[in-house]
Amino acid sequence: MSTRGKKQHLPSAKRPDGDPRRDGFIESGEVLTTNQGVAISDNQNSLKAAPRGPTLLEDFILREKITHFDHERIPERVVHARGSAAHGVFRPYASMAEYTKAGFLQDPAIETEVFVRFSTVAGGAGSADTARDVRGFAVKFYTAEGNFDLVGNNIPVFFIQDAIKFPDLIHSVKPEPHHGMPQAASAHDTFWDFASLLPESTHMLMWAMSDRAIPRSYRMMEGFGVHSFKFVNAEGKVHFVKFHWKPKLGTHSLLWDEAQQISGKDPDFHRRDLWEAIEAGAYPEFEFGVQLIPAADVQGFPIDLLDPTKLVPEELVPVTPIGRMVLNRNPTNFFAETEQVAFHPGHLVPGIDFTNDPLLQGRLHSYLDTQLIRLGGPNFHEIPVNQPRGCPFRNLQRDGYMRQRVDQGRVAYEPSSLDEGAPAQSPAGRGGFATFLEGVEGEKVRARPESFFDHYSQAALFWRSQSPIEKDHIVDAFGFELGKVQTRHVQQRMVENLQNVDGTLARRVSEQLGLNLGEPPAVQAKSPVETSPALSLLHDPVTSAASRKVAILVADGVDGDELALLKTALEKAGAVAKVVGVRGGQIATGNGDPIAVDHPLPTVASTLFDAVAVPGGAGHVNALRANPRSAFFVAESFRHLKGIYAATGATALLEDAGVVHGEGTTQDIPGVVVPASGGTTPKDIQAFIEVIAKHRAWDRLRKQTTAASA
Ligand code: HDE
Repeated sequence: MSTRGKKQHLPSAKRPDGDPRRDGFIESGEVLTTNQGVAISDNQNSLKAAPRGPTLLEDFILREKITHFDHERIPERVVHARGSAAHGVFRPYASMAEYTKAGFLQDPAIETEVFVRFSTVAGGAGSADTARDVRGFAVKFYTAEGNFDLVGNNIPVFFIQDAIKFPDLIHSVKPEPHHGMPQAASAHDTFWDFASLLPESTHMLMWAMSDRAIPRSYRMMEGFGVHSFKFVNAEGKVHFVKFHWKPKLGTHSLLWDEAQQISGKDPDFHRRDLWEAIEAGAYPEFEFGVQLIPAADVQGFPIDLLDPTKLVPEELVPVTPIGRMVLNRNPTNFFAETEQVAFHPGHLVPGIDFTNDPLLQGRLHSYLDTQLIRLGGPNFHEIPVNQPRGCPFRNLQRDGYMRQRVDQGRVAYEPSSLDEGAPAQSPAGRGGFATFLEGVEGEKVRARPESFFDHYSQAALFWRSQSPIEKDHIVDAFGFELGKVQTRHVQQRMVENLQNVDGTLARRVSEQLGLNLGEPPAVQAKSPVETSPALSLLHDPVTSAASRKVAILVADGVDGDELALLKTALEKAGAVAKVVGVRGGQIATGNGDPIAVDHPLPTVASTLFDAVAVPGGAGHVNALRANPRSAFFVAESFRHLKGIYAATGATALLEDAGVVHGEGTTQDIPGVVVPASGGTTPKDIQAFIEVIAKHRAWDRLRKQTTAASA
């Protein structure tokens, strides 16, 4: 704001009026100024007619400050309002020249800067991160040929097939207009009323009720372009392409109970996770992949590639990895970057083109239109985060609100003979975006192709491809969401709709809701593959302890050696070990050495960690046992199938938590690691790290279920 202010050192810390309280102020060496650059000599008091008198209208400093404040908020995004972002880089593995002429995909030596914004869809800007919702996954590539925005989601299909239904969809999921509830939730009557009347939403609903809609982290979810796009190479050859992002850390989710608790314990859970990982140098990585279908094969392809409620199973067309994105820098200023970034699926570069997916076509209008209102006019491309980088930029667009650029000369039109340097269109054959030539013929109609009316074959494929645990979660999610619906006929209609997906699914949901169902309909459309293992999160999970958060519970008297051993080994495995103390400040080990506490126990919860460890030390274990929060922490971790480590001397806490019942019962509980005898050894910690790497001890659930049903 003031470089000029830098030079203006205040001679004394004393206030001009001699107020002694000023002595405690920090003098930074920089002087505050107004927006006009006038130095401010008092930023504590407004101008008054005497200390007890009225404030004077003349106070231009006060009025400028308050007026700016009054206008600090811009309209939030109508959808995807809640988001978090990061800067990074992308590099292709090899040249993709065979398929596309897009410059940023030609050469592995070319690194392209990116800005990525992850988001939820339904909630407002201040809503909790862990709502059950689709996640936005929007990437801006600052390529040397201009910006390419891939504005995708973490689910590969969408609720609707035609853009004309989007306002209805969003109105149904947003808080109900009469009372403004519920925030960031689809579990209410209007959403399910709409969804149950729109069979095309069924496939997406299956995904939204699955664990995909409650990711553990933005760093651990897939991304999809959803629509089919086109790759066009230099010879004009076309492939239809589906875009994929695969996270290096694998795809992992929260449990629904956890997600709901985190909404209160840390509404910024995903934002914090992304920020902290990048600050710690654990840069999130995603592999960019494509499914390619030659244009000539599209006609006879068993799936309609223009239908955004359909995916292409990876077993039918494998995903070819083509590059890697690393997110390596946090935004400097949330508003300037994360809030003001403007994505648009219409920001394309030569070599990539649209298809006639009617949802995609409708989006092409919406994003430019929304930025005009949201960012206050047509010059939002001048905001630094939106500016193209590393490519020539010049055009004849002029003026408008908040124009920053000072355009030169008298020529703002083309063609012109008055300014030889004025920009002209790119000559044929010298690059430039050229829409792929495609014949279009037909009557103007408001209609959909016949194939769009298959609403269930892929919803059923998704269901069939899930593991038993994931199926349970889907049933419970439908049970929860529809259980919140108060209109009985809406519940009934939705569950009858699910009968078209799978009879067992519908029956199990109906049992939770206390509904009676008739026989399921017999006819079901066939999918070209019977199951698609790639659709299951638990099919072939990536296991890694990297960046997993482990709480080490400590009180005075903790065994310092054991604590150090645990911390070092966990950190060596890439995990984040945090000392959670019964109080803040410092804890003394058994030897009297001070240990810094990262989090006092009352400020955190087990739901904010992936695992918990309790070192030994008699005094410390007794102190933990005396604090009911400790046993609760362990019990909740256990219930959420998290890894638990307890040193030999700490197993009494496991008993308090109800994890074990008596000596000797600890060894065969999945995910619970207790040394066989004596002190903690590196082997024990290794066993604990392996548990953490698996994300959750699902076997514990099976064991509990078997025990309960025995
Ligand atoms: Fe969006 N969507 N959308 N959407 N969308 C917006 O643009 C819209 C759709 C997606 O982090 C808005 O700048 C329509 C599908 C993401 O800034 C708005 C239709 C997919 C983001 C808009 C769709 C998306 C948005 C709101 C149906 C996945 C956040 C603010 C025709 C492929 C980008 C804004 C960010 C944002 C409209 C459907 C993804 C209003 C009309 C399908 C990730 O323009």
